[in-house]
Amino acid sequence: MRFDVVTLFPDLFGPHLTQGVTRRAFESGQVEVRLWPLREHADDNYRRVDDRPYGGGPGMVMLAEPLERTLDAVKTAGGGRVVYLSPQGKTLDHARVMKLMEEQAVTLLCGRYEGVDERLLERRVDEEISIGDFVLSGGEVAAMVLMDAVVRQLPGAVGDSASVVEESFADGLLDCPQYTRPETYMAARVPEVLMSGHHENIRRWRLKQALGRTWLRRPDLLAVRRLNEEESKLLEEFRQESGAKS
Ligand code: 4FV
Repeated sequence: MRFDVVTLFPDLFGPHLTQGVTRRAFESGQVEVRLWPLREHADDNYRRVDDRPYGGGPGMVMLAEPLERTLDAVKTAGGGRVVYLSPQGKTLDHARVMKLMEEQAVTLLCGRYEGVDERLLERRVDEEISIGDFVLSGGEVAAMVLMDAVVRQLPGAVGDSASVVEESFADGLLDCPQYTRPETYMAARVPEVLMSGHHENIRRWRLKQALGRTWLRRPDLLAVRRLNEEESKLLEEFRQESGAKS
């Protein structure tokens, strides 16, 4: 898979590509990242990439032309569909991550300032994606979030691919609680079932906790997920035990 990143701050991406679980995917060539420094495509001798907004108001807006030229160069180099990271986009979720993972190449357009001239977006952007309802100082960190979420799902990208399959949202539920040494921490013990070695009981406990947490914290996720018989029974047990009226 290949990411082409159009950005005013290419140096922001270095550490992200060379550390952590996704490092191997980048270093093994399973994932290629090409950084396209926007200022290199600014034609006037001031290498302008932004200007004041028509209609007045605070801040600056990114000029269409330097972006158009950069996207031309990316396309010529085999770049893929253009994703603009912005608060106006559809919020990124697991389903969108899994779809993006199927792409051969994705071009990530990172905005700065107040945003990008709308005419460029209309002409060259295939999709706007937001990482959440808040405003960042730039699209770069949003691009890193998207790349991290997608790369982790690539086969073998993360050491133990089982961990990717069993984590939050992979099955539409939040993750169950996790524990490690010591058995007792600040007088709190690890749930006995997890030290029982009884894999079936452990599986059911984890599923019950995942269902219960999702019901408590993200009922919106349960609203769009059909529960099978075992799951319905486990969730009912959890609700009873948490004192909820059935
Ligand atoms: C953002 C988000 C985001 C808006 C103005 C960059 C900033 C500045 N991108 N999800 N939320 N972008 O806040 O993706 O240009």
